[in-house]
Amino acid sequence: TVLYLNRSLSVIEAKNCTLRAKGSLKFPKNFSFGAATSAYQIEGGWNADGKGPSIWDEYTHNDPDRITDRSNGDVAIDSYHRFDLDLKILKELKLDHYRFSIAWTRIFPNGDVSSKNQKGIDYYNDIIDKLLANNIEPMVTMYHWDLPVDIQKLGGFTNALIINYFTAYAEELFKLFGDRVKLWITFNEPMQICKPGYSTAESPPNIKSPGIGDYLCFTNILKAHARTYHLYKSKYVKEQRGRIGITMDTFFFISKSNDKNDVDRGMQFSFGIIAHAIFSKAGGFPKVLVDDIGKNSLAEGRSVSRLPHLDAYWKAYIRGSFDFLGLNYYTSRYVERPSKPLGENPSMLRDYDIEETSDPNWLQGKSNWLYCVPTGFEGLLKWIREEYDNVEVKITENGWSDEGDLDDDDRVSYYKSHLQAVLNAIHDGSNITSYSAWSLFDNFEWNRGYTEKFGLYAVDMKSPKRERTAKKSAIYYRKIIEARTLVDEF
Ligand code: GBH
Repeated sequence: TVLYLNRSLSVIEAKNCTLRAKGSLKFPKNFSFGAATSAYQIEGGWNADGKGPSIWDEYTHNDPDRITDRSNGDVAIDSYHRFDLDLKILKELKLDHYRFSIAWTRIFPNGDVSSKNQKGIDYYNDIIDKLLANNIEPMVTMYHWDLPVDIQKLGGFTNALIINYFTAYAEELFKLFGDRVKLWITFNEPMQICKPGYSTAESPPNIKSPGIGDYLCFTNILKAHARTYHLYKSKYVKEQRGRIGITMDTFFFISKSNDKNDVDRGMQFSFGIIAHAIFSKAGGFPKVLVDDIGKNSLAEGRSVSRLPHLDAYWKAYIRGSFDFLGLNYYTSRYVERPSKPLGENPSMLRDYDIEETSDPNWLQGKSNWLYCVPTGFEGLLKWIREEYDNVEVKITENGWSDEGDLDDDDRVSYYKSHLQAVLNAIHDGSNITSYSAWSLFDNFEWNRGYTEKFGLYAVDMKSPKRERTAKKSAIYYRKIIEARTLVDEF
């Protein structure tokens, strides 16, 4: 339902969440506006119609105390049974595209092709067909953190077998949906797969292997991504004519002492660890990582680096394996070199050797890590433009958390200032072709359960029907999409 229908509204800008325009407020002609979700966060139907268990099903069931409100995604906002409601909303927002993810465990319940499940396939066929019938382009993420439990039993992303299993899953998606899906994203946020999953044990599979498991995970993701890319290019693109990329998240970094080296170090360790191998001219892991992790490894008495070696074959194979760069940006930090070593030994944090801090003047969201820093977004887009030869960027997530009020003025300010950052970067020459708001709905916010709301739409979690209601930010976003301009009145 749309509230506000007969009211005219205006942007009430929050202090410290604004950005000055550098040029025109108009978005480029073919710029695509969308909104994003992910399977585990919205679908529910956790064991419906033959779906297999993922590491998030297992974790929330076995360890409910680790979720702030002891909730899980068993029912979530029930999109598995209510896509027709979602479709209405996608239409009413006038979105150009919808970014959603496919649950591996619906297609292959145990992760392997032998377990193929037609009902899970039907669910996504229905979504894709209905989107296309309404002129909404599907943008599909293949993997948004819900690994089949049986694959984790073999070590998940620390076992190189994942390269074969992921590629087989991806190939099935090309075969099933590639006639209609033209925008593919292999992985959502390798950093958030590898760090909480295999380094700090904050999220499933909760492996604590700092400075070792994390680097194995990054390496295997890079290889699985590149395999999938090359498979698509050699076997499918000629007929299907789609495009394929990977989505990475990062904070941007600001140096109080204006030291560009600190900013670069922050960026290479947080973003370059994946992006450099794929998007840079040189390929491979960033030099600063190879050097420093190698040096630390030697000092620990090892003969080889904890950072796996990418040989000439893999370097060349991974480099250039993209049609676009998917970027999730939320917030920024100050960076400086610490006065004493950080983290345990060994660990990614110890290797990183950067202290991140925030600014008490930044407007803060409900999430303890989230501040409104639109200048950081503009700075990040510039850094990417310069570092990766003005690669085509698709913003695949950007958004704000709060308590869930329908009059979400801070979220309106956040979207306004961050879309301004996009316009400023385009003005300065960035090749940005699309923007997805995170998120279409309030949903299961991982370890925070349903306590932090990122949605343009609220969801009534007490009602079995899970009714959705437009917030002020939804109306604002719709107005921007209609006008193709950053507006103040709507
Ligand atoms: C996105 O990740 C996810 O893709 C999406 O599923 C999620 O709902 C959305 O963010 C909102 O969280 O607590 O200081 O250790 C964004 C990357 C990763 C940023 C975890 C915040 C926590 C940092 N996020 N990180 S901290």
